[in-house]
Amino acid sequence: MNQSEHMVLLGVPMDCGKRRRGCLMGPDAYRTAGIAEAFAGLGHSVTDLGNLAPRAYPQEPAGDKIHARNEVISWVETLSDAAEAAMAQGLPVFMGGDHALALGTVRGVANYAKSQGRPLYVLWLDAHSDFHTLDSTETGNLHGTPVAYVTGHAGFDGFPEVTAPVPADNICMIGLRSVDGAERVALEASRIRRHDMRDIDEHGIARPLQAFLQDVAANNGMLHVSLDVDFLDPAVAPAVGTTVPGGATVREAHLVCEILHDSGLLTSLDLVELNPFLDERGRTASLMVDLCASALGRRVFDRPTRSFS
Ligand code: 6HN
Ligand code: MN
Ligand code: MN
Ligand code: MN
Repeated sequence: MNQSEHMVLLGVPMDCGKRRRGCLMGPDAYRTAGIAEAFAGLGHSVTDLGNLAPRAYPQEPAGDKIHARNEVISWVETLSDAAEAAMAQGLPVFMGGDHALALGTVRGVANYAKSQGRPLYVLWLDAHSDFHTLDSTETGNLHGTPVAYVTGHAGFDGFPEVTAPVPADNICMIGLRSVDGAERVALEASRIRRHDMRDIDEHGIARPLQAFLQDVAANNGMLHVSLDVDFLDPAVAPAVGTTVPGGATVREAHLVCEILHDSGLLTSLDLVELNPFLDERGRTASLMVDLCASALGRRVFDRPTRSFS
């Protein structure tokens, strides 16, 4: 199966979801690593919409525990509208930027899915669960909060209302190995599917993914994938500020992307947390682009078509 897609690239130089800087260079690193050429080489058409920018926002209140709250809120509004519009054009790839961008992209994609009368599913590939609320966050860094926001948790005062919350049942996290205490309590009380690295070590990465994709297909869902660089082991992907040892191998990550392609279910993609300032000769950016290529059909040999419904 090799369906041809219209790929819509959006640069999101968002760097305010945490304190360590550098993710603003992410979009240009993906371009330099040849993301558009990789998609085109697979037979897809590509439009690069350039970089987005937040609208004007009020000055941050002094002493706020939440870092860059107003700037993030402004980005969420911009991103949500851009994501919803891009969904109508093709398959958007949000080139971050830090993971706070997912507050906006997932909100917008969820609004679009709702307008189509289809459920949205979210695959979260990350070392972290990013399930803090503004109350529970210890660091005040909003890149640790998108999953709580898009599932409609309370405590996001001042943020745009989540008009199409993603049901916990529709979320699957793979790669977890750094979950804070409050996140763990909240996750255990939720129906979010969660697979830590031990799960993957014991059972492999394909099985939980395939089970999730079966559900997406059975319900005619749309599928948003949020790929955090730190899903990967830092030995192969050093360009991220929140490295956690013991991550996915190059082959595990490719297998996830290859299975995603086979499923034909992917409808939007975040690439987040790449910090080119921390990279080694562009290797992390290049690996991320290679993974994108796998997700959009690059392969060595064809496989018999596999049905996910
Ligand atoms: N990410 N749990 C930590 C925090 O600051 O709340 C780390 C968050 C990491 C965020 O993976 O995008
Ligand atoms: Mn993350
Ligand atoms: Mn992470
Ligand atoms: Mn934390």
